[in-house]
Amino acid sequence: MSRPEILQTGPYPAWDQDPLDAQFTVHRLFEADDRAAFLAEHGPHVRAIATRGELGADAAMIAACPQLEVISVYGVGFDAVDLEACRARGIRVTNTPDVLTADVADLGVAMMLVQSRGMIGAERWVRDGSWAEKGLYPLQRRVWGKRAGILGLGRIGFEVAKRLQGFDMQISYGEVSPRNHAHPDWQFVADPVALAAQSDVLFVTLAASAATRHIVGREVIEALGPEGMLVNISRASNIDETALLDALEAGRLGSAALDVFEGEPALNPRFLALKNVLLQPHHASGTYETRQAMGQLLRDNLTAHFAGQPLPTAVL
Ligand code: 8YV
Repeated sequence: MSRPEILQTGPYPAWDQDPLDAQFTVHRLFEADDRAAFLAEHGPHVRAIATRGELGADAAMIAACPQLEVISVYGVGFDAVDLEACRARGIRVTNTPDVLTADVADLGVAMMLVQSRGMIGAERWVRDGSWAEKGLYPLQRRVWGKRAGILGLGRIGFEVAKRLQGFDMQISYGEVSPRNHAHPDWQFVADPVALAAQSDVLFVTLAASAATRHIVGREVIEALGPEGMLVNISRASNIDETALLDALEAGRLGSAALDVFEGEPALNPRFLALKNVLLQPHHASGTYETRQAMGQLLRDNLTAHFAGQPLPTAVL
């Protein structure tokens, strides 16, 4: 029997690529010089798309694949997949939830600590001889006992909150409605501006959609204030980046720790000129353990689909 043809939008580690190549005829879109010509040539035979959270599959890609049955996302976020186009054609969509939750939460908390305690500058202080030359490193801000806001108490937000409890932080969270799995000590604050106003650190952990676009806008950012810190481990679209840059440059927001950027990896150069930001290369799920589990789940969903079995982690 011939192997199903699939379209791959971005590279995977070898431990995922090899089994994928063994099971399917894989068309690597990311290696094509002319994407449109590549899609026109292979799209008509493609039955599945293997993609990544940030790459997704847009309407044009989906339209180029008239036989498409399933899109398997390597990532929990499926905001870059055109779900309407999929619904209209009965195309299934899967993602990789749960397996990455704890790593993403770990990195968010690490980013807060690194930024509050000025650890990047402190490391430089040691390496460049400033310690010996200039003496003690400038004092930084503590984290324990401070007020944390979690915008989006889903799987990842919940794990962030759990970890912050270990730092004796006071925890509030914003969502559409109170979550019944939340800890009794965690306060529900529906309005993001009110949540920011009562937070020293605001974590953005919302699943991105058209409805959450720029939910963190100028008002939220300024409510967080000149002493506040914004940590984003969700998607750039949740934050109005221009408002964020304006506030960081003017000191109306204290600092930011960001793992995601509009147009990444080509981020706005204004970020690079700022001293009060910690910049990470969209790496919150980037551990061997998690990426192996994500790759396995990506393939399990494809295998289940072509075997006519229930999809392990279906979005649609
Ligand atoms: C990426 C992510 O998928 O889970 C998500 O939604 O954005 C990430 O885990 C990862 O960078 C692999 O492309």
